[in-house]
Amino acid sequence: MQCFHITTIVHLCKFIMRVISMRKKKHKNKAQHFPIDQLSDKKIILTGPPEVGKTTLKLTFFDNINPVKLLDRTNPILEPTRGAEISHYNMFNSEVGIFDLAGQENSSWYGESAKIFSNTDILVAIFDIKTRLGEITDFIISLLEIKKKYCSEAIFYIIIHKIDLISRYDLYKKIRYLKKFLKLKEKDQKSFEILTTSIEKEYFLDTYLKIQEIILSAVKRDIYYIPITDYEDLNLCTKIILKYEYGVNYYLINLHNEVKIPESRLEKIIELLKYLQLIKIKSSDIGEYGQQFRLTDRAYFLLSSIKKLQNNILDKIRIKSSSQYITIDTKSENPKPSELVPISIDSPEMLFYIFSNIKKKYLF
Ligand SMILES: Nc1nc2c(ncn2[C@@H]2O[C@H](COP(=O)(O)OP(=O)(O)O)[C@@H](O)[C@H]2O)c(=O)[nH]1
Ligand SMILES: [Mg+2]
Repeated sequence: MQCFHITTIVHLCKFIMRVISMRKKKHKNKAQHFPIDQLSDKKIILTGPPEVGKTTLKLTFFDNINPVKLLDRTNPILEPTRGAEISHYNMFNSEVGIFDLAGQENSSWYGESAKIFSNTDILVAIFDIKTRLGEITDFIISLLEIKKKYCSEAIFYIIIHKIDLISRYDLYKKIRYLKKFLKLKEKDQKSFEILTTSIEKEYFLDTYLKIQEIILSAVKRDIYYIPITDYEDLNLCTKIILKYEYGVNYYLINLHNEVKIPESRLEKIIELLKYLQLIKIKSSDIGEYGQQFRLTDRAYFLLSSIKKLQNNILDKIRIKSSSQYITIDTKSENPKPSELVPISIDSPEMLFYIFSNIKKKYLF
């Protein structure tokens, strides 16, 4: 009897899981057939051979998925992309559609389905650093043909990904050859840009900043100043991830005691840190004050590079480092929210500002 119950429950669970996954799949297919050009202001296409890391880059930086999980070859969470997987995001005032084109279907994208490239604003060709140079150049030749025909005005980025897999010297040699080749092929050197990326820890921040560059070119924004209240919140986020140690659980109540800011503002900052996937909250059964938080793998990946970056900036402008302490240095007691402050393009605050302004749109 008990055995019967267990089997029934197992079947029931399997059935529910199947229904959920069917609903998810339905979701995806519907999104694929949606008339994207009527929906989004901007269209970004990710294209390249299979397995080079197109989907990984999208999931890491636009969907905030944990990079450690995406890199884990023993437990792959990625299935090969099929067709064109389209995701929609609100970025500042623009609606952006990102088309992740399955590499396995390149013969179709570069043949009978080439229309998918029409009205593209940003074209991103992604290659793995291990991709043969000949394959990269052949691919770029086909893509330049398509670009001329369907989206001649598009901004063109070439990403050489997984640079963690080779030495810096080999990377330098490969990029030099590639640049030489492109110089022969395209007289106008300004018509493309080569970016080298990896989601491994030591390259993570640098890659984040390069993706930020693509986003800013998509939304056509130059951001030099942001509201002071935003800056202070983002600066506090930076200080929090620099202050606490990775792998340790901390009580939220201690954070509250240390930051000495009103509870409502701290709540906003915690929401921001959670949204950016920089902290994880562990709930407790002894109420709100027993709640703990810890830094995520993403925060850990960013930590060391942010420290380096901050040291550089701080050296330059000769400001005494305050990153050890969680203090807020406001110029005036009560800054007006409309007051604007300058923000450096490669500061963590800028990064958090840009990426907290990307919201995934669920269409159905
Ligand atoms: N070493 C390394 N592997 C990566 C990196 N990014 C992605 N990968 C791996 O590359 C494989 C293919 O990634 P995927 O995003 O599915 O490639 P796609 O077919 O181009 O979409 C996965 O096993 C990822 O873990 C990276 O920066 N470094
Ligand atoms: Mg893919």
